[in-house]
Amino acid sequence: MNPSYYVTTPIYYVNAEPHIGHAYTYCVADTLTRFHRLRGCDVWLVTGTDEHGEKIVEAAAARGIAPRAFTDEISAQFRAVWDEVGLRADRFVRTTDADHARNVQAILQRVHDAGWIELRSYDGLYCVGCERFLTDRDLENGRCRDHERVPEARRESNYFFLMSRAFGWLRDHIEQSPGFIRPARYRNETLAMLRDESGLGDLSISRPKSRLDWGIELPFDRDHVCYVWFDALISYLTGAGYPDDPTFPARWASAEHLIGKDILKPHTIFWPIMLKAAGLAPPRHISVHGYWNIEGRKMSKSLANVLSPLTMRDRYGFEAFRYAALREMSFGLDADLRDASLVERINADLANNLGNLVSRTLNLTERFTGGRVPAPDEGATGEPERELAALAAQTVTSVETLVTDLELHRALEEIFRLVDAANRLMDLRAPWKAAKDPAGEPIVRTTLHAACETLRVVALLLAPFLPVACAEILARIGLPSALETARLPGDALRWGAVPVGAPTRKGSPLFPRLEARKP
Ligand code: ME8
Repeated sequence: MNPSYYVTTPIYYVNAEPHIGHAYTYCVADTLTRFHRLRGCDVWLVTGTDEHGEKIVEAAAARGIAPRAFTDEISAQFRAVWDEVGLRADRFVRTTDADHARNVQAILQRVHDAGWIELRSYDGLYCVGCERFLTDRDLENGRCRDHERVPEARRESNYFFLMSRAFGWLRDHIEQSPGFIRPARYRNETLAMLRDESGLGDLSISRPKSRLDWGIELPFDRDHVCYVWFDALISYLTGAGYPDDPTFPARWASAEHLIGKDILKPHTIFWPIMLKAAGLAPPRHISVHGYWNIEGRKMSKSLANVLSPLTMRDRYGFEAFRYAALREMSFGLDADLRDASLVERINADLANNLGNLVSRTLNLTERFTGGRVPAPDEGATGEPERELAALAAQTVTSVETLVTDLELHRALEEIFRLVDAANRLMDLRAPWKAAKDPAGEPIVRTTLHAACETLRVVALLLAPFLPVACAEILARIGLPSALETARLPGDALRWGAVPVGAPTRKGSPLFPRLEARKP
């Protein structure tokens, strides 16, 4: 049986339209899925929408429609946008799906029966933006730090999940599993939260129906609905086919949750303890990225600078945008999205470096080797060709490690170093000059063979990041269905595997040059 790889994005709130922050996490998930599929894994990607809770009721009311109609509309909009930019999941979980509601109730019952839930009366300050009661440290000048709104004083009876009992267990688990929360800064942040428990405590997991009825009923008290985070996290089980799908155990054992840093606490503290209480293992990885700012400012509705994935598609081409976003953000750190930097990145790497290698290689094969991948000549193979082959092998190995460790920007940097090296070999051997002299024919063949071979290796390594363009590059060197059967790292390590004699095709530029915006 192939190893499993199960990856999730957060399920997004339907109170806002899809934006580039949501799209970034999805692009990372899609890239990892494609990478692991090429490595022979059975992959499963899940995304979805988070549809319950007060925040959604407020947003529906603002539009003057019922929550059900509102969530149907926005959830469909998320799906439509992902479809339009070519991001596809194996399961799209809506928290209003019937199988999900069943899972939430089953888990609640199980956790309740195991003695992890208690009814308490609660007096505190509630922030609807956060969908939780705040602690002192969440407040600044009487307002919620994240939402800048004044929380409401509330007193109500709530069911509490007795999370604090397992803080010691969680600390041990994190300490013993270095890759569980990554990068390390978020592991350290979680350990710091656990060291200073004053910001934590038990978790209120119910809302009285008298106040909020848009949610999943508690199976042991029908007058309450489930707290939106307790409901939402369980979508990761629903997405993996819990409880009955025979592939669930293997998927779950390989689970990787990709999230932004804003939702660290529910994922690294609530969720592992919820799973423990339900008798399930924690996910394998919780992988956390930073935040995108837009031209130096926080992305927010009030600044009217929220960027839609469709705007990115229209401006750069979605695949070029995806590349630039993955290349510009160091996974784990915040990054600034600037039009000028994206244009520069796309032009330098895609239009010039890669685009140039593709177009001159294929132009020259058309002119000088009869539109076919030429055979190399042993006598004309010198040190520079051997160095290129060695660099290719080294690149394959380091990309494998870097992607596994989520250093996507560095993996891309390495791949483009290889593209650069192939361009330099072309400049050095200048096959267009060698072709003027019949004695130069072996140089022409050898150089163009090395260039085609580099394109093959580069396309295999880059395919998880730039799937459409790489399929096209492979097709142009006579390997139209290579991605369906290719295996990494093996096929990329097989220097010389490009099919000699296969027809090559020039085609149009893969990535047109973009114009910078006028200031
Ligand atoms: O929190 N930069 O949903 P949400 C990068 N429903 N990524 C960003 C971003 C930015 N500026 N803004 C948002 C929720 N994101 C819950 C999740 S999961 C069980 C429930 C991305 O719609 C990033 O992945 O607010 C972040 O974690 C997520 O969107 C928050 O999406």
